[in-house]
Amino acid sequence: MAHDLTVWGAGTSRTMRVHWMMLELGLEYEFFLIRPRTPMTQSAEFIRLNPRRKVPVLRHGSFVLTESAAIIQYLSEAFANPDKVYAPDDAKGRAALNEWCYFVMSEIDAASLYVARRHEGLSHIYGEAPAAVEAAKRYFQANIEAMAPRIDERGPYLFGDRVSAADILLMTCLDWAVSLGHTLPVDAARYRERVARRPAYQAARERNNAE
Ligand SMILES: N[C@@H](CCC(=O)N[C@@H](CS)C(=O)NCC(=O)O)C(=O)O
Repeated sequence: MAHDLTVWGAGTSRTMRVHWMMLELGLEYEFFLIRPRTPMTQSAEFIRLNPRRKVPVLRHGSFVLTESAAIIQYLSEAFANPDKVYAPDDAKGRAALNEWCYFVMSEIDAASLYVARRHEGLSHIYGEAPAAVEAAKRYFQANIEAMAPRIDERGPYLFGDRVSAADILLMTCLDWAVSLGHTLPVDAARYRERVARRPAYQAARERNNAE
């Protein structure tokens, strides 16, 4: 393998992000399709990589990264392929990209979808909290409705004609939201349909969902 890249993780929106960016960039990598909260994530070897026992994890040579957003941004810069993936290197360009990335990771992933996931699907671990789940769902809907016109503004992707780390974060959250029963605003649904046609997205879904 040309770059000594290894990925741990499969089966979730967060792991999907890493497989998808790898495939967009045309990178070969070794992968271990381990799922969250399985015995492999509790092994001493894995805990050395991520003491929080979570997936995804990336290892590039001796460099280890554990947050999905940081991983895909790193890949888009370390293996920059400007014809395929938009990854600006000027301050304003990076700030505009980061604005989307931080918005999706904090407001959509952490404050909305993950709250619902923790207290519905994972309530045996994190406890039942129906009021928090309802509020998180309303918060998702308010945020996505506010941003929907901007999501579809430039097209086909957030920054125009090339996909970026921000698109991968947003799209994986839109898929996640739909799986939780959310109805997307028309502009966001149109964007989702367009992005879903990307071959790398489809290949990554297959890999990420493999048993
Ligand atoms: N903010 C982290 C979240 C990672 C995360 O929570 N991963 C989940 C799977 S999607 C996990 O491994 N959970 C294991 C657990 O809850 O113990 C990221 O985006 O990478």
